[in-house]
Amino acid sequence: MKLYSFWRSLASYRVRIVMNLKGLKPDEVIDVNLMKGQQREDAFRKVNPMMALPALVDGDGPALFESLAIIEYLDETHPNPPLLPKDPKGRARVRGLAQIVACDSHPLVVPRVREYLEHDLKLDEPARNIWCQNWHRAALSALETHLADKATGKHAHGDSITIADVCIASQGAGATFFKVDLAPFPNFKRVLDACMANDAFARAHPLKQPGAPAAV
Ligand SMILES: N[C@@H](CCC(=O)N[C@@H](CS)C(=O)NCC(=O)O)C(=O)O
Repeated sequence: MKLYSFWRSLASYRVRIVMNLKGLKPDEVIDVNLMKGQQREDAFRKVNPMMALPALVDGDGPALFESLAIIEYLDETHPNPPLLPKDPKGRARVRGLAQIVACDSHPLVVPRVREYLEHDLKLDEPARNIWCQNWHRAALSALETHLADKATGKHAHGDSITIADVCIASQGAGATFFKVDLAPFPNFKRVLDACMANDAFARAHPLKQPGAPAAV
C-alpha cells in the first residue's frame, strides 16, 4: 500500500488511525507538502484531481481518494476490528457523526479555502482565524449535543471504536491547530480523551509524524 499524506493533514490523520487500528503499515508513504503547494503539482494532480490528501494506492490501484471512502474500503477489506456497528440505524448515526466532521466542518478550513480567503477575498490573518474557529465551533456544538445521547458510551457510539471516533480525533487535533477551546464541549472532550489514550490514535497524531514541529 502506498499512502500519500502530510503530517499536518487532518484527513490523512483519519486514514493513519484506521491503518493503525487494523494493524496495517503502508509499504510507502509519499509526502505531499501542503505548505509548499505540492498538492497542486502535476505529479499529485494525476493521483487525485481534487488536489487533496490523502490518497491510497492498494496494489496495482487505482488510487483511492476521500478519507471516508478510503476508511470504509479499509474496513471492508480488513474487517477486524469492525469500525461500523451492525445495525442500520447505528451505522447511520456513526456515519452522520463522521460526516459532520469530514463533510460539514473540515472542508471549510483546508488550505485551498484559507488561501482563497487570503489571496482573493483579502482577509487578514485574524479574520481568517475567526472563520476557521467559527466552523470548528459549529461542528463541535452539534457533536456535543449528539454525544449527550444515550447511544454514546466510552466512545462516540457505544464502547467500541467506530469511524465517528476517528473523525472526532481529527476534529480535536484541528481544534488545537486553530486554537479552539474545548472546555464548552465536555462530552466531545471525554470521547476525544478516550481515543487519544489508544496507541493507534496517539501514534497517528499529526505532531508525531516525520517533519512535524514539536508544537503548533
Ligand atoms: N473531504 C476530503 C478532504 C481532503 C482535504 O481537503 N485534505 C486537505 C488536507 S487535510 C488537503 O489536502 N488540502 C489541500 C488544499 O486545500 O489545497 C477528505 O476527507 O479526504
